[in-house]
Amino acid sequence: MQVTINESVLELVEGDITSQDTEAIVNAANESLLGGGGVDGAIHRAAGPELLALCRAIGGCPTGEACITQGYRLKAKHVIHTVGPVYRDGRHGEAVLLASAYRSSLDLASVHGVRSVAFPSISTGAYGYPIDQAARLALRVVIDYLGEHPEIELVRFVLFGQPAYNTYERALVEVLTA
Ligand code: AR6
Repeated sequence: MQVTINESVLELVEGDITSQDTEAIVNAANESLLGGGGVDGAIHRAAGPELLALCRAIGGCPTGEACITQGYRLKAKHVIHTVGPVYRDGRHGEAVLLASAYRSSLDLASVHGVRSVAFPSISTGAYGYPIDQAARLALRVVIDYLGEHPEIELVRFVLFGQPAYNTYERALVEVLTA
């Protein structure tokens, strides 16, 4: 599914983030930046050991913030590493932190002249954020951002599996018709 926001494209696809040809892909990392499972493990495996060495040198990233590295063996030139919140009960600032993770990633893309970015569904795996809520929030943040930042030409959400894709598709319809 694809929609246009001013001049920019917002796209939902089902697939694997590591094979995307956008200028940057976003990693759902943890505060240590030292790798892990899920998206993080897949990105480090595909990028090669140089990525871990650089992340070690960066020394970490607080929840809700982001940092940028090269993509090494990935098709994407850059990896934007961001840290989403661990979901507890929704009353511990999770929504603010998740919105901040998306916004910080987009800000870094803008600053570095990155015109196309692929996002995974941050926090909805190991970190337990309910995916329907996370999808609505993520899409709202990205739509608002694209409305103000035409320099980002494409944002692609890469959803792992058909159920996640379907959830995002429903959420996008809800957000656009709200
Ligand atoms: N491409 C796209 N999406 C994927 C892929 C992939 N290759 N693999 C998994 N997903 P998660 P989090 C989906 O757990 O919840 C790591 O260990 C997955 O189905 O990767 O932010 C880090 O080091 C889910 O919907 O990230 C942290 O410790 C979504 O990506 C922690 O997990 C996010 O799942 C971060 O947890």
